[in-house]
Amino acid sequence: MNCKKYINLLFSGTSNYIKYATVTILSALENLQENVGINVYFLYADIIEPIDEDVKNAWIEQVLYTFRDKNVNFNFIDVSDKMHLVENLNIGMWGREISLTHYIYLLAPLIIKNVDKIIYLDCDMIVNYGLSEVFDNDMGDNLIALAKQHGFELDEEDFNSGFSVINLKQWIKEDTLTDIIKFGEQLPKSDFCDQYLLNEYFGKTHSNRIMLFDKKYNLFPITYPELNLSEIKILHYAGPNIKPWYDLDCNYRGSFLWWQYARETVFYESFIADYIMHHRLCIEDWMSKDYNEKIGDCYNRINDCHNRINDCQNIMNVCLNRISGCEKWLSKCFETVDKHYKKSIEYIFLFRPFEILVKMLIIVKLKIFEQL
Ligand SMILES: [Mn+2]
Repeated sequence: MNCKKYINLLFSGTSNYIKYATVTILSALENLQENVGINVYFLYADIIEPIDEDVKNAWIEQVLYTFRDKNVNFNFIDVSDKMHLVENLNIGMWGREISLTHYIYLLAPLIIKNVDKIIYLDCDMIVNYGLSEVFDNDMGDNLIALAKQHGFELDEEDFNSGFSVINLKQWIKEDTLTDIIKFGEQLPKSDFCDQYLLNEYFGKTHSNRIMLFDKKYNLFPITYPELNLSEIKILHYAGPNIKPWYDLDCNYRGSFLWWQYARETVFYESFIADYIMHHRLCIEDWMSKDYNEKIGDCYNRINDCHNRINDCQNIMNVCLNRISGCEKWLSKCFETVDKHYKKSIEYIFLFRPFEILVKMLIIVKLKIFEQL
């Protein structure tokens, strides 16, 4: 149980995310060299809904049991009493509570005093390589190391906040947290909460204080089919609708890896129960509230088709009008031609009867000769 070396991992969220973090931790551990251990810091604040102390303690006990004979030390820290520090930061479309949970990990320098450096990971990640490689990087006095967004919907020039190495020692020395919070309170609204804050603060005003990781350190596997899964160092299931725990059929590329690790934790049955509950709720949602919405949606689409058909009819009418316009114009042309023709015949008969007579005689003569 005693390793020469330990790396520090930071996770955060509401306490029910402990279950998901367990899967990420297991993936990180199984890819580490044997003599490297992990110190986990899980910071939580149950600000969305209260979670029963007994339930929470049961989760913690199960995590400890999962890793009982592994080189992992756990620190579960309730930071609810520090959440007022971030309450004036940007609130996204998720609403106040969910938005604020995005900032929990930034409180680490206030709480974790005895470590120099820590790797922050989202709870929707699978680590696919030995993390000590990034942990051993000398950060100098850089404040943070980040990877750019790859395969996500946002601008690929932005950083993704799901994975970072935070130079805690430097943050504490410079009181970076106070500075970031002050900076963040002045920012306009964005749904990307902490990620927007990191991009504005580190990407724009402190770009000389960051280190950059290769895209393979934080990648959404579906959008990079050319990369072999084993080449992706951290698989990140970012976004609300593609979580592997909602993908029991493993349709999303790499989901099976998540389930493979999930199966090794004590939460496996709980994940399946959550999956069933989630889909039942989706179906119920569809049957009740969403049903009317969907009918409305169909109605709108039908209306849309009607409008398009109307548009086509209007275009056809315009064409028909043009065609009938052409017809009128053509018949006028014919009339004019007719008139001129008649006129020219009349003219010939009226004014040049002798010539006509001679021509007719010639034709008759020729015909007679033909007969002979
Ligand atoms: Mn994420």
